[in-house]
Amino acid sequence: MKSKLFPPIALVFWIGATTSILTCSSSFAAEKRPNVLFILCDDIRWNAMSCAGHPALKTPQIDRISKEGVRFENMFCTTSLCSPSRASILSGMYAHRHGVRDNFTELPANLTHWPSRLTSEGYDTAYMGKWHMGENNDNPRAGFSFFATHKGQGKYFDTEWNVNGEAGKVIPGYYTTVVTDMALDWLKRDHTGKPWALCVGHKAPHSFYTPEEKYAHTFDSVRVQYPSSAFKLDQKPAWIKDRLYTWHGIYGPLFDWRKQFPDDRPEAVKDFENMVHGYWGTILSVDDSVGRLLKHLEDTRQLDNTVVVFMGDNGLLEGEHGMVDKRTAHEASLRVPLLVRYPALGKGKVVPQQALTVDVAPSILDLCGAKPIENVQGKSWVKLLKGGDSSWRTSWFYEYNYEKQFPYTPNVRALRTDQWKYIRYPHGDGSPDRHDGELYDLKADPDELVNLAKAPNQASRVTALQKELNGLLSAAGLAGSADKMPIDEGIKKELPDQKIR
Ligand SMILES: [Ca+2]
Repeated sequence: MKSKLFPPIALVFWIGATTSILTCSSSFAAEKRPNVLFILCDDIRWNAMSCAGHPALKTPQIDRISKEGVRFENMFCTTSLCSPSRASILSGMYAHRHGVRDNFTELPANLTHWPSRLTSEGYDTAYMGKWHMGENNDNPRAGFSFFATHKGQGKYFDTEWNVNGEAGKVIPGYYTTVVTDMALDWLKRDHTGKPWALCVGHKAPHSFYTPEEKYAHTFDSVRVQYPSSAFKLDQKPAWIKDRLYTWHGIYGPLFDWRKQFPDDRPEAVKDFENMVHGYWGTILSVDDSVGRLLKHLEDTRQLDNTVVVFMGDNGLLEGEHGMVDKRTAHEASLRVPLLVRYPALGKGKVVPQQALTVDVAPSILDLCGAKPIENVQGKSWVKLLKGGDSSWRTSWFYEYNYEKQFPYTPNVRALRTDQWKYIRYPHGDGSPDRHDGELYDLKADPDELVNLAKAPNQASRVTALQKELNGLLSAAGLAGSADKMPIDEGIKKELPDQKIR
């Protein structure tokens, strides 16, 4: 009996399988445009997650995205400042091109960004959380079908929201939890058969760091020191020493974690430790949030058809070179995490190539089969991930413009190659540079301890890197005086205005 029955059953299975494969492949493009879950953390360091080797922070949910997806280990922002970088992530353009060059400028309403492109191509799109392009505007922005944000930075507790045009809504509770609840509510809506794209903009872990009560003491037993680079400033340009005692230096007020300042006594490192503990604590709540969102996608069988992106908007200095905050072209300020989970891109892969914030928009649109944005300066990494891309960049430039409101960082133009970093500090009016430059061999000196800019045996390298930097600036339309920036008025001790801290 068995030998008579076996062939017909096998044939039935084979025919069935073939039919379903044919059905899937013929309708794949039309039916299966992926959803997008885009999680943007504010000021998260590239290594502030256990999948990047952090010794104290345990982030199992964030790690899951990496384990089941792709982690970019050399991912950078092109301007290390909230608003310009957020605009770059959305538009695929540098700050000089999209026009958001400081923290007080609106994203131009007529600028196409990746969510607005997806909206126009039939996606249901939502943004909820910190937007922070236009300090005092919490109104819904163009290009989304649902939009919820607040003015400025928002608060860790009891933020006043504008939910889809309904302003003045104080939602009690911890920001990270509130924005996650809001995201889950929106995900559970009827998207009328459309693919969806949801952007969750976390406030965390931005200063002033206030963890949830349950995480307020998680790191009490972990000792934190100033990094060794904070004490190796002799070869560095003088402005870096000047910064030590300012709002953005390790001897300054540390976002209220130090009450008496400046304080350069060794024992005052305890204030720094408390600040770092607070910062880490806020990330544990983000990890919980990621877990809730992933679980929802899994429970509703949407996970494998969703491009899950987890990233930061800019890096953060945690004492490196005696600095806190960001803006400079040093590694901790430039580097951001980028994790992407989407089965077609691979599983457990670590990407060594240099990727940039401006690559995010072209990549997401590529994955969704949407029309690219014109004038983007980034490049989709989909080809790179799927089979390699021999034309991938080996160098790029960084730009930051001096801010009168935060006079602790000069104008910066820098070049980063796979091995070298060269940093210049233009005066702003075309006259010779305001400060000495910096040159680092990132392979031999990843912590940027030894500034080689004035080393006699590196003179020809400096010339070559300067030429390469000028070439990249020219290609971006920034040759000579076309590269507009304010006059660098120097590093100042004054504290920033209370309203914009
Ligand atoms: Ca930020």
